[in-house]
Amino acid sequence: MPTTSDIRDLSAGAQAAIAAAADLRALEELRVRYLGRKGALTEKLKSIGALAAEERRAYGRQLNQLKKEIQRQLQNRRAALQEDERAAGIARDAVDVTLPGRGAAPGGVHPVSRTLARMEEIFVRLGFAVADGPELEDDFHNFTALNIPPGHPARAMHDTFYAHPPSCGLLLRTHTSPVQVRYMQNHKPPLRVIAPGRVYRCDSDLTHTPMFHQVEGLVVDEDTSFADLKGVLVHFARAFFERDLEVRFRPSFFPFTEPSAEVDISCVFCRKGCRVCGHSGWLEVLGCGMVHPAVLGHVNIDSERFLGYAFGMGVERLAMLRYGVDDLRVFFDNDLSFLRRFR
Ligand code: 2NM
Repeated sequence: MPTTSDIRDLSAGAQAAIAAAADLRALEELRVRYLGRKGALTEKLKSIGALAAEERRAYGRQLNQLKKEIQRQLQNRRAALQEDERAAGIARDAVDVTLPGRGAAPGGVHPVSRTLARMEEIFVRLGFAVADGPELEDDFHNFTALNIPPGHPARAMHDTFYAHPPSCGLLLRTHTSPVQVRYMQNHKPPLRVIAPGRVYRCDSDLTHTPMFHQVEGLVVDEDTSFADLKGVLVHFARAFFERDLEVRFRPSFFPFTEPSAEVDISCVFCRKGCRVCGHSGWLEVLGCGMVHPAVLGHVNIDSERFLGYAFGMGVERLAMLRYGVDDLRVFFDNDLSFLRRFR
């Protein structure tokens, strides 16, 4: 026969177990153990039917009280565990808004692009238009119109990449002069234009890459001269290097200009001889000349009435001199530690 001390033991056991339940699953197991269909308390409630009426009432009241008490404890513990779980979840997902940011890792403009922009700016201020054209060219615009007819030895100098099949007649432009040719075909003189862009030559060693950049310039007018050409190039050289350097013109040869000259600037690294200028004090930076009358003839410009001057320079070469870089290949390596210097 059940006793009051049985109930006290059951109560104490349940209370301790509920308080010790580590999580909601353990708590649910306890609910089943005490209040489930075969639970300890349920079994006791079933057994009271066998008691005498007197005892049944007193004992039944105590058991029902205990049942309510266990239900209340389960309810409280469940609420506490749910709150613990919620708090743990928040702690687990917490974002520390006081941590420093990771940074946006901004990119930068490539030194070749910066040099191109700088060159364009100088010529635009002098009144030059900026033109572009196809990199895949035909033989006429890249060679023939420039007074380099088929079989001319100057074609060999250009190390041309030809497109396949050869019968398509297309090639990667070896200079940006074809842009000037197209410009002359589509505009009436007077004209002042530069053609910046990529050019391609089948050549690759320490000082040559198969793709590089050029800026070529062209002026066609009724009364322009080699003196104008000199004035423009001296101004360009001094503006580009931001110093009052010397410029000298040496006679040279290009099929598309006559007379032609190579232009040197006084060395930007030394006063009288260093390794960069080969101990001469001079750096070769560009080629130029008066446009050959045959070139004007190919684009139907009257060479009796108009004359022109033209020049061409390598962008990587100027970028190397301006940034003090002694290896052409750094512009194409995509080495971030080098490129980061230009952010
Ligand atoms: C150079 C040197 C000399 C040049 C000539 C022309 C054109 F299309 F007008 F004939 N454009 N660029 C030229 C002249 C380019 O580069 C070293």
